[in-house]
Amino acid sequence: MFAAKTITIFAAALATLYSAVSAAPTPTKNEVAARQIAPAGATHSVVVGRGGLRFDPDNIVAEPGDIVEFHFLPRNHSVAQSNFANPCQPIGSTAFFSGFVPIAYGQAPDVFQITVEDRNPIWFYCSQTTGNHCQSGMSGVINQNFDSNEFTLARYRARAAEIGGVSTSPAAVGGNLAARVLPNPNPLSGF
Ligand SMILES: *[C@@H]1O[C@H](CO)[C@@H](O)[C@H](O)[C@H]1NC(C)=O
Ligand SMILES: [Cu+2]
Repeated sequence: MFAAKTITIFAAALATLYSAVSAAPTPTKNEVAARQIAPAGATHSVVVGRGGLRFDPDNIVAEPGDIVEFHFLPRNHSVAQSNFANPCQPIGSTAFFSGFVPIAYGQAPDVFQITVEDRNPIWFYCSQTTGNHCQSGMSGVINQNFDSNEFTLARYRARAAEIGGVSTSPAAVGGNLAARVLPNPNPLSGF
């Protein structure tokens, strides 16, 4: 009798303990708000004009919220947004654009940043027409679809060369993806 009662009490205590452990805590208002704040994204540096008419790196994988920051080397490059279908041409009237960044040596005093919003591919090119940089292969992509053999950076470049003609620059500096020009955080770093 005594033993059975003890077991019953023990089982009840266990049940209480179990429900206390397994029940999901009810979030307070502050906890809910905190979870909705996106974590600070990583910054991916891209060097414009390192190793000739190219972006280095030119194929970037970035998470939504990440920043892609372009650093400019000599002599006179830009970053402009296109799509896959029309290489070396701006994607509509809101294409992002750094403007031309002429510099004789070292790194330009300003950088150009965009913020990645989702995992869709973002295509970009240098719109310098003197020397046809884009037609010569100066282009890059963020979040290329690696499941596709068609929408590759290699094919973008091949099509840019094949279509030829002259690049167009977007009308204004700034544009999509919160594009902005900022002081170079580390202009003396040796790229
Ligand atoms: C840089 O290139 C742009 C576009 O071709 C041109 O308008 C500008 O004059 C160039 N700047 C310098 C300093 O060469
Ligand atoms: Cu260029």
